Amino acid sequence: MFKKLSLLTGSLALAFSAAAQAQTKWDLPSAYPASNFHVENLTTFVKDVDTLSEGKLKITLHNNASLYKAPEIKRAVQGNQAQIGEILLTNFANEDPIYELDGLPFLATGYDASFKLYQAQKPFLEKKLNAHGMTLLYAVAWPPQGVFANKDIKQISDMKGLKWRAYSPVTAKIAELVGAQPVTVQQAELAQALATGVIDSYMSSASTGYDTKTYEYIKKFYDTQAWLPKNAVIVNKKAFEALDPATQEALKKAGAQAEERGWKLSQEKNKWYQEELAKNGMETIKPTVELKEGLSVIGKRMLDDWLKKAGADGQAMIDAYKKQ
Ligand code: PCA
Repeated sequence: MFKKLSLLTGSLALAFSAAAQAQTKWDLPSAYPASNFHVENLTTFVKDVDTLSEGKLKITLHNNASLYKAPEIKRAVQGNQAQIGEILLTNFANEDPIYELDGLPFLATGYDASFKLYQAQKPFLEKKLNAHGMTLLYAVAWPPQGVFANKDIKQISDMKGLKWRAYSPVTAKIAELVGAQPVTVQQAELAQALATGVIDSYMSSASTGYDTKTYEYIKKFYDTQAWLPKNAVIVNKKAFEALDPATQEALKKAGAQAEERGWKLSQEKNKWYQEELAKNGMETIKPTVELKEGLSVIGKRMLDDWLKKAGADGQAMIDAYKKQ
């Protein structure tokens, strides 16, 4: 009896150690806080991967730039310090024009147009990431971008002299073109930049206004709906290839589900974020025709510059977008 029991314990221990060996652990850095819909979506994604892979792939989510700062995440995934990570594509506009496309003002406004732009951009994005040892798992749009400022803004000349927080090369360029002073600050440091008066305005979504409690400092949101930048979840190729085929499939499936859920969540929660801003004393203002026109002229100019930089691939993406 005693012997039987110890034999049983022995085989159990063996089974456990086999399971432990078969289990892979990945780190997933994100630059946004728990209240953010991208992070809510990632939280569900991580659980789905666990279930679909039958516990073989365990992903630890590190939110709010706690593991890497926003601009460092792509390199961390490329170097396999993090096996999977979430990046804001337009953050990397200076590396390659492909990353800039969904950050351009008034090229694609609204969720439908933005999803079409994504379809046109996707094959090129996949190719570019692949060439650098990464793969694209999924991408989800932020809500439409508007202007947070206390000043009355009726036309772009009213933006002159603003201390403007930029989150990407494109948002810094917009500041230059309207005569504002750009300071690059990532979302994780935005609340502090507002509190210390380093900045007094910025362009982003209601979602970021809510996450950073911008309403404590800024009382107006000009709802220009200028563009919808995307976050992408990318994976180190070698780490992916090291998974067994069933786990690879589980990851891809969870990614596809996260993409679908994320686009819906972005849209649904945008309404909620705007209500929360209003509850906290922020006024949402419809932009004047002059302001919209001024920003579209800037958008047109930036698209022309982009097409020059992006060459034949760029033209192919714009053509594919317009054909849909
Ligand atoms: N929020 C992010 C990027 C786009 C957005 O809506 C930010 O402001 O950093």
